[in-house]
Amino acid sequence: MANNFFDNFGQRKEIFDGYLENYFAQLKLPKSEAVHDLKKAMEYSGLQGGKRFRPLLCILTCEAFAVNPNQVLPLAAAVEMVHTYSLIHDDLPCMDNDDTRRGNPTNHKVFGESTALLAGDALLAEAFTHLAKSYDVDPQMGLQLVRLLSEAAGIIGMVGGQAIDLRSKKAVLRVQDLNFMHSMKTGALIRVCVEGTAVACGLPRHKVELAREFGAHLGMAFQLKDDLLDSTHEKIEAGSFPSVIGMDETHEYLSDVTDNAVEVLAEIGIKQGPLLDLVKFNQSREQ
Ligand code: GRG
Repeated sequence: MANNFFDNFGQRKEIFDGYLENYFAQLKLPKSEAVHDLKKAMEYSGLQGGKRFRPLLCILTCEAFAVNPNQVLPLAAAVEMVHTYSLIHDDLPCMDNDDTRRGNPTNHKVFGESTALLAGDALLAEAFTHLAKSYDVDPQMGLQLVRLLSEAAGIIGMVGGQAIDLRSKKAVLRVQDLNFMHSMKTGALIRVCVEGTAVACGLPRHKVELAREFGAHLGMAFQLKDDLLDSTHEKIEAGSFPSVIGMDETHEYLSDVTDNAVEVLAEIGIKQGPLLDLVKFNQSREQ
């Protein structure tokens, strides 16, 4: 398998990127220079594009359930908007104070701190506007998706996980502390891609629950791989899994968690295809 993340999954990234570009192009805004400048800041991070792991996960899950991927593009876009907001805010001086992201200057370095803060806020709100509008033909489905994504993004999900991370004392972390924190900080948003897609595809409740379980394993596998990419045997990142259990053990842990994800996927009835490839590819990705 090619190691450029996108090469393995065909045109799906282009389809998603086109969808998001169109979303920004269609956004109806009041005649205000300030508002249009804010939109530029939203687009700067939203369209700069990372791996698009979460949208790809939504699309591949949808395909695995034999549903047209158009059904899940609004959810994929909403999750990516939440992800983008979290990166903009995470880079701010009051958080990680980073100058670059994805090889480019961070949002606040280009647009200033207050505009970057507002761009993140606006992306978060737009995520829910877009969900509500896109699924309004089935209000019950729309409401469930709004609830799932808001929980995954909020105090019992990503933001709560970030709060735990900020308080954590890196020197005394245990593996269960890292599991707990990452299941919220990174895991919840990845989990909701799968669980939300199951809901958007109209799957029965027991399959939605299995999808949630699969998504939780995959979220942890994603974080473990991220930690492995950030460390080498010579230089291990503080507060990462390798710093707590060691590099080799983190590889083993990743392998176990990946096996768990594959097992749950098989329970859902998915034993081959691009979604399974994505789960396996995570172990060898280089970005
Ligand atoms: C709301 C301030 C705030 C923070 C929330 C998720 C998060 C907490 C902060 C983002 C920073 C970070 C490094 C989180 C760990 C999760 C993670 C691995 C993010 C990077 O995701 P990728 O690799 O990024 O999918 P790309 O650039 O590919 O989109």
